Order: sequence, then structure tokens, then C-alpha cells
Amino acid sequence: MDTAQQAQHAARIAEQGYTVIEGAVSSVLVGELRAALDRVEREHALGYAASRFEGYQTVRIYNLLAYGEPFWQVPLHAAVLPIAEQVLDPELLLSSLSAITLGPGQEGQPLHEDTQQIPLARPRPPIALNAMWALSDFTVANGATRIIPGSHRYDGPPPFGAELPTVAAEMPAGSVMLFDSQLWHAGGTNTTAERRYAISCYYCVGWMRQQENQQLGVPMELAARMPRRLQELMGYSVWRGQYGHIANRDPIELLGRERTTQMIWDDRRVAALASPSAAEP
Ligand SMILES: O=C(O)CCC(=O)C(=O)O
Repeated sequence: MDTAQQAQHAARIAEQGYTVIEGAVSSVLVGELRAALDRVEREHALGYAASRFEGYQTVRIYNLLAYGEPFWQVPLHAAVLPIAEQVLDPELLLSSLSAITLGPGQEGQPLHEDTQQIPLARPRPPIALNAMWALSDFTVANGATRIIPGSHRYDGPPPFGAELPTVAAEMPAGSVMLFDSQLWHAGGTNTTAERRYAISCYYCVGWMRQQENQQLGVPMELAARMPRRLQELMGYSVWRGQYGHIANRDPIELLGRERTTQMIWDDRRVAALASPSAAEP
């Protein structure tokens, strides 16, 4: 995807709260991810979730990075990450990576938005972006995500349990729907005999606390084997040269890598904070 197409997707997210990238993911990767989800579910004897929100007929697998390849490819995907960087922040973080497998009979989820606990007035610039990876065809019948286009501009989240007209985000397997966390949405109802496979790859701005604590949730030996950009997205990084530091060091050094970040206390950076023109070389 070229930069003009990326900009078009970013503009659509700003206007309507979401965009769909069809054909973003190869059928090979879709197949690998589905097989890996089935394997993890089997090996860890995972069952249905235990709350209405998560879905009594839904298997949720959290902390997916801890299960190794091929999940590592998801947050880094070239068709998606540059758009998220553009919409949110070049120094964005992965907030969570989880699978949402809707089983037959799963009822519709309550409408919500993904940052409704955050105590900031709405509408606001995007602070989190959900990339919903369709690993099955998403159809009305199997519970395609329901959305209310434009609702990212509303001044609050939906009242709990509200029944409102929604649109089904139907898309072929291999598509990714990117939406501003403020968009009102919900998982649909699965009336088919098949499972609806999806991965939610949820990014946030670099200054925000991540939903999943990946630095503790993913063993450090495993994290050390990941590509550097993924390590940074997990939180082995420092935002604007300050947030996330350990005694003025970049946590990426814990994984045996050299830091490239210029820390805030470097004289030139401090001068730039006081007076931006002072930072000119
Ligand atoms: O499964 C879906 O389509 C949406 C799920 C969702 O929005 C959530 O669990 O927060």
C-alpha cells in the first residue's frame, strides 16, 4: 500500500470512525493464524468466556504474543501498522492482542466503545485504534462486528444495553477493519453453525497505559527473540525520550539491544522543550 492509500484510510477513520482494508492479509497467513488459534485453544484447554460482555459462546485468547509465531506478525503487518502510526502516534504502543472466536449461538454483545473508562472528554482526537482482523468471512449471519458509523464524534459512550440501529461490518476473510476506539460497536449474533474467527490488534498512543501488561505477561527470553519493532510496540521503548525510562535508560537494553532513543535530559532536548527554536542544529 502506498502512502496516498494510507492517507485515504486515515482520512476515512477521521470522517466516519472506521475503514476496511480488504485483502490486507494473505490467505496463507489467515490459515496459519486460524490453525495456531485452534492449537493454542486445544493445548491450553481454553473454554468459553464467563461474562456477557466477553460472550458465553466465545473463546477469547488474551496475551497472544506469548504464544509465539505466527502472532508476532499481526501488530507489525505492513498493511496496517503505518496507518495506525499515522492516526495515533509514530511512537504508538500495542495495547492488547487477543483472539475473539464467536461460537455458534453467540448472542450480540452490548454496544460499547473501547476507551469508555478513560476520563477524557469526548469527542477527542484518537487515542486508541482497534484493528479487527477477519480470519473468517465476516457476515451478518456469523456475527460480523456491528458499528454505528460516525459515532466516534458523539459526546459520550453508549448507555449500557442500548438497542440502536447498527451496520454490520461485512468483509471477506483477510480484511482488517480499523476503527477509532470511540466508535460505538459490538460483536454481532452468530446464528450459523460455524465459528467466526477474529483477532483484535489494539494500538494506543505512546503515552497511554496499555490494556495488557505485556512486559510482565510475555517471558523476557521470548521477548528477546522478537523483531525490534515488536519489542518497542510491547513497551520496551521510551516515549518522547522520557516516559517508560529506567534510570534514564531505555528498557530495550534489557533485551540486549542498544538504545537509539535520545533521552529527554540530553541538553538539546531540554532546550527544545523550553523554546522549540533553540533546538535547531
Ligand atoms: O467481536 C467483535 O466483533 C467485537 C468485540 C469487541 O468489540 C470487544 O470485545 O470489545
